[in-house]
Amino acid sequence: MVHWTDEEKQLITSTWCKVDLGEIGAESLAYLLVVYPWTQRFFAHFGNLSSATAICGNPKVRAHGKKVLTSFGEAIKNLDNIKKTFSSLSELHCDKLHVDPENFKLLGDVLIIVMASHFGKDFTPAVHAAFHKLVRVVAHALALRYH
Ligand code: HNI
Repeated sequence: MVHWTDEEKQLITSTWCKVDLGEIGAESLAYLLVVYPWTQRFFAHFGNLSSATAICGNPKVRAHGKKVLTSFGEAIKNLDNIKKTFSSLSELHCDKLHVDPENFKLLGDVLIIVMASHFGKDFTPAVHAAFHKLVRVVAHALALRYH
């Protein structure tokens, strides 16, 4: 089981409460779709994804980004129980959506890039390290159903 230090927990929760889920979620998902265009395949039913501008302005992308970040928030509320918290989402992504788990890591990486650009100097190496660990744990939990 993953162990979280008190400092990691504190850094994660105190940073997360300053995250605008709608804004950071929308930007992160748009970033994923633009930088890793093969991920667009899963969202063909979201309408216009024909350019970076279209993707960033697409209301379905924005709404879904918020949904995904809200779900990260659930992981943060349940840091010691992430696998269980994500078991049905893992089933959904693996059995129904067939998302290659490598993409979960990519989404975690873009979330960190987007957070770093929003928080600037407040995104210290310690905060970065704690979130890096979190996104890896979330990616792992989402991929469990494949194992
Ligand atoms: Ni993901 C639906 C959470 C990564 C493709 N995804 C969801 C939902 C949540 C969610 C929550 C909504 C479930 C529901 O409606 O019951 N997704 C997460 C999280 C990650 C993630 C926490 C973190 C790594 N999803 C990804 C990635 C892809 C992805 C990397 C594809 C590249 N997800 C989807 C698709 C759906 C989805 C596709 C269904 C969207 C729809 O509404 O049709």
